[in-house]
Amino acid sequence: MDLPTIQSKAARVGLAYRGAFYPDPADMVPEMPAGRRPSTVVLLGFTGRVGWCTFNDSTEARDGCADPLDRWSRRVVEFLAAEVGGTALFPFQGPPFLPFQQWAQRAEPVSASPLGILIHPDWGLWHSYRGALALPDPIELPQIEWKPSPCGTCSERPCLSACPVGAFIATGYDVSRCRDYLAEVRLGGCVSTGCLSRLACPVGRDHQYSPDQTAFHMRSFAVSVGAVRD
Ligand code: B12
Ligand code: SF4
Ligand code: SF4
Repeated sequence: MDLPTIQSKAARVGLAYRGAFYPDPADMVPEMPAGRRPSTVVLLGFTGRVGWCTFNDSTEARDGCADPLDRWSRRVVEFLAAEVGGTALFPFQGPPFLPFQQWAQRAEPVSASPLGILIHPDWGLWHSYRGALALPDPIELPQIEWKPSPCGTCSERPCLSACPVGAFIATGYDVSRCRDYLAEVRLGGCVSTGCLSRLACPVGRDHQYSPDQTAFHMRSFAVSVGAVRD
């Protein structure tokens, strides 16, 4: 199956094409059934608000059970994998987690931001990965248009100063400082506004998440780090 067909099948289930690459052993892509090595990996996810409504209208988003977005991702990416004759891989599979951020940097012009998450020249910090398709055969891929990281020319770095508790320290992201603050403000503070550091970035502002999308992600993040209870 060719890439345009995979892209249109993915779009139909609400997933954006997030680039693709030919893996080598350093990429640590799991083997396919029968010990076969995948030849192509296609990444899928959300860019800005694209796809959010499809998830939000799904059964998983409304059934009140845990991990709705991961369960939705599993269902739609496994469906696609069966259609294209590949294997589904997930960013939430683990630990150990699959190196999706490393793969993303092989697949499209994203680079590490000072916050740890990847920045895209157009989408800014407003994008994520929901799964990948490992394919047994090499398919034709377009030339990647590499672009420099927007962080390289951002001298003010407002993302670093916007955090109310200075969670971005010299050694990286101090998760416990962020978690303690979120636990203290409970459903207020960043849990209701969104991460102030992420919001301070000037790149891709038009693609910032919608209020319900922000609320969903911040709440699940606060639950995952133990700042609030589900
Ligand atoms: C564990 C994890 C976390 C942990 C710890 C992160 C850490 N300190 O390493 C916690 C819970 C803190 C976390 C937080 C968040 N995460 Co997180 N996280 C992951 C997860 C599941 C595994 C990362 C990992 O260990 N990979 C294994 C190593 C071997 O893979 P790697 O690609 O080589 O490693 C890269 C990362 O570790 C990265 N990295 C290094 N330091 C940090 C720090 C942070 C905060 C992050 C996010 C990444 C990061 O750099 C490495 C080289 O590229 C990934 C999904 C995935 N499978 O990648 C999501 C992932 C990285 N997270 C993501 C997001 C969006 C977030 C949050 C914004 C919350 C949210 N869901 O909205 C916050 C960030 C908070 C903030 N204020 O900025 C996205 C990032 C998308 C992007 N644009 O890059 C991912 C890819 C999930 C997804 N489905 O898209 N996360
Ligand atoms: S504010 Fe500047 S340094 Fe921070 S993520 Fe955005 S572009 Fe990069
Ligand atoms: S969520 Fe709030 S406290 Fe946590 S890193 Fe972002 S700005 Fe800082």
